[in-house]
Amino acid sequence: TSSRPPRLARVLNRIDLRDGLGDPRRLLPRAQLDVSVAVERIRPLVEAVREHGYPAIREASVRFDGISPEVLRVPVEAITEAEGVLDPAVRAALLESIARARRVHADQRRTDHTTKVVPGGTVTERWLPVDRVGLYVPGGLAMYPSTVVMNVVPAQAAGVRSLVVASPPQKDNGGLPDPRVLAACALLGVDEVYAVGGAQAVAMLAYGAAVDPAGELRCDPVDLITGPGNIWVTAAKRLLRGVVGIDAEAGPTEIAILADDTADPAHVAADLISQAEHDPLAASVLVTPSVALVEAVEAELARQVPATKHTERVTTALTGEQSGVVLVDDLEAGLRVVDAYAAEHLEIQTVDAREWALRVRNAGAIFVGAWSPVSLGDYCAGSNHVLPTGGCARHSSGLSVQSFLRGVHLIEYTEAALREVAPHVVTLANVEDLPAHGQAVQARFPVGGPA
Ligand code: HSO
Ligand code: ZN
Repeated sequence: TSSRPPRLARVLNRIDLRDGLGDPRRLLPRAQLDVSVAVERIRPLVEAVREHGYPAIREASVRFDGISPEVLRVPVEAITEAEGVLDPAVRAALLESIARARRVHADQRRTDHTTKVVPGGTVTERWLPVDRVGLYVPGGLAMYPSTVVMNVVPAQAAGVRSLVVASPPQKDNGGLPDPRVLAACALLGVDEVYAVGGAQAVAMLAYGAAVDPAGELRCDPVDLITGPGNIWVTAAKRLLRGVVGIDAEAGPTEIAILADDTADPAHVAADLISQAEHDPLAASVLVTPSVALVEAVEAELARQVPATKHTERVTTALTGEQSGVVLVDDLEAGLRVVDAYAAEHLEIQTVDAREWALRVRNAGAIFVGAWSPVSLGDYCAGSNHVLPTGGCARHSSGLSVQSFLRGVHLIEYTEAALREVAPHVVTLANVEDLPAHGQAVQARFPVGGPA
């Protein structure tokens, strides 16, 4: 009849897998940034910073950021002052975020252990923190004091001795980095901060450079660089990997939600919108066997998207080919879809959510049940929000204390223990046609035939 309500326009693409999954990996396209083109573009700049240091960094800062302080190191007083003028509510929230993250990350610390392989033969694994770490903190649109927390807390928990932050100079802060970034540094006890951004910051951190005209102040090279950044930062990190350690490349953020008809559609819609807010290329994916839920979520999106602050960005992300609804026969099939997708963030909003969550193999972080939204994890759960994107959850983990540690083996054998295994060493050396390897043992004592 004509009294039916008008059909709401659909926001999300719909992928119907109720007739079988096929290869679910291919269903949801992921945004690909062409970093290799950017690498070629920034190569000369990185070379210039390596060769000339300070003047090259300054020139690039003025050119790309439109401003640069003469002394690139941020005065400690400016960091303290930024904390002083921080809104008290923001300060309290950051302190809560830091305290919770510290509790979780303290528990991640690995202990050294010794394995007695044979009598007289041991291998000890020692976990040593990286000495000096550079954290890149973006400026401008993506200004995240929470990301300072998520990078600094695990580094400090690992025992990193020297931690420096580089962040672009801001015109509206007199050429200093964003005051909220500086305040987060102050709250975390980081006092070595540089007002340098972009590829030039990554090059400065990797090679080290003078940071004032007289060359009296220096930024010493770091051993590892972590932290998000735009395509130029990512390109510089890719170019300098090897010169310096680099964390994972962070792509656009992703949320997948596995839900059944017990999920609250208003919550599901709000959570899909929350991560779409980051980036027009962000991916929001709902996987469900419930057509009723899909219709209800669409109705909620129609209501919530126009009311949200960044409507345009959110709409672009939600309607993009990287986002959508995947309809499946049942939660078993849904589980296979989310595993194939390997989302950065996965929410489980189903009956027995924890049981389903424990069966998931691939996800950066899993948010279990109705009361654990991704935005809780972004800020105040205690978990880390630097997570693998683009399907990298299949092989990588998020940032943790482990990211800042190196495992070093100590090998200690007695003469008797070496004698006992020596024939095998000699045999393997010979089979690889590396007889000098065997000689290194035989120089110590004659080695007979195989034991
Ligand atoms: N969801 C982002 C992290 C973030 N959210 C920072 C808000 N601020 C990537 O996990
Ligand atoms: Zn977020």
